[in-house]
Amino acid sequence: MMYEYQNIFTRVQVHGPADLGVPMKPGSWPREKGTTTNWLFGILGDAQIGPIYLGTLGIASLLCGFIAIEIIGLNMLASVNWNPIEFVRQLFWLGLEPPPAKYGLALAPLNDGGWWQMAGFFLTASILLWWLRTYRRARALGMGTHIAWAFAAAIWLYLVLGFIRPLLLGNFSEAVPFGIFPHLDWTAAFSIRYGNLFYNPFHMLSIAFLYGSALLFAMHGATILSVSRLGGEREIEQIIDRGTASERAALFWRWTMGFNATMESIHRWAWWFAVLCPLVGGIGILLTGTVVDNWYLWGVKHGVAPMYPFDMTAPVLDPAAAPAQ
Ligand code: 07D
Ligand code: 07D
Repeated sequence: MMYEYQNIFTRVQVHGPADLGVPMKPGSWPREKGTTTNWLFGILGDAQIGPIYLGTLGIASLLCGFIAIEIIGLNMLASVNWNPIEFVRQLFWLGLEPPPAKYGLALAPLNDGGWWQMAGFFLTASILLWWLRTYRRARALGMGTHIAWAFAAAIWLYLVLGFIRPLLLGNFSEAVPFGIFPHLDWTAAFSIRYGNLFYNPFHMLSIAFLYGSALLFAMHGATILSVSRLGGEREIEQIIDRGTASERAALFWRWTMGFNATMESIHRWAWWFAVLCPLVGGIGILLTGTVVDNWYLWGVKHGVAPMYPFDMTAPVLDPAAAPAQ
């Protein structure tokens, strides 16, 4: 039936013997054998769970991540007098703040930013160890390291926000607090403090790559699903056979916009758009407060923004007395 193929999830699950993967090079941990299958996972992706490769880096990363979340969570719990109900009720509003400005880059007392520094250290260690894991596991499988470098772009923005920029400004108080809403408040305050981030051209670029990533993802996902009734997702056959689903998909885009990506280039487009979003974003944040103090005034200077008429001597108009529109 045709409608069977208008899908957003996988309807057919075919199970074979567990796939343990290619043989491993020396130096890797012996692979765990434990695998199982799960029908719900099968709807979203591969039904096979495992084998999971933990390894030294994986364990070290999880341990550091656990310590970071423990420090953040216990500080949040302490801030509501160790009351578990208030902890759950106020969770989104709770936070762990970086040290106040007076400590500069020094180690702060634990209850005055020191816990933030310690949590930041362990979170960063955890993220960097996980990065190494993505690099090493890709190498062990003879893959390229594209995933690791895409992840590195996100880590770049994270490091700029919480470490590199505070380092350049000589103050950890510049960094982002831990917490769901506190980190949003920080983001809004940052924009206002530096004269409206909208006028930062790197913020503009970052947004273009963010929106562009969503558009490309939608176009690619929709294209492949729309030819899945012709086997369009089976990449090998699609590359070597003529008259395939992928040829039709390519022609669709030539028909509608005169140009099409290829089976390979669409993934390069996706990679670059995703990577450039936090990469240019990090540049924009790094320039803020170091090179540029006020993005609105920067915009005025460079002809991006109009100078609003600031006339402090003009009489304040009473809106109620203004003529009706
Ligand atoms: C869907 C992959 C899964 C990841 C998820 C996030 C944590 C945090 C920790 C309570 C797309 C896991 C969340 C581990 C729990 C504690 C201490 C990825 C997917 C589901 N933000 N931000 C969110 C982070 C910054 C901003 C949500 C992290 C900057 C705005 C989540 C970082 C600025 C909005 C979150 C980080 C900023 C959010 C959903 C690090 C500028 C939202 C994220 C490490 C870039 C949105 C309540 C998501 C929201 C949101 C996590 C940094 C702005 C809590 C880990 C400082 C404006 N951010 N963020 O789905 O709903 O990502 O907030 O740098 O509106 Mg943020
Ligand atoms: C945060 C990279 C770090 C994440 C890592 C992952 C874990 C574990 C756990 C999976 C997201 C860590 C993982 C801890 C996960 C599990 C279980 C990537 C991160 C390493 N903005 N804005 C951006 C828009 C405004 C502001 C980027 C739009 C206002 C600040 C993005 C609008 C003000 C910053 C963007 C808008 C403001 C940004 C983020 C609209 C607030 C940044 C890109 C329509 C009043 C950041 C240059 C990204 C940046 C950033 C979008 C408005 C402030 C494109 C659409 C004017 C301070 N904004 N923004 O990839 O790079 O983030 O700016 O209004 O720092 Mg903005």
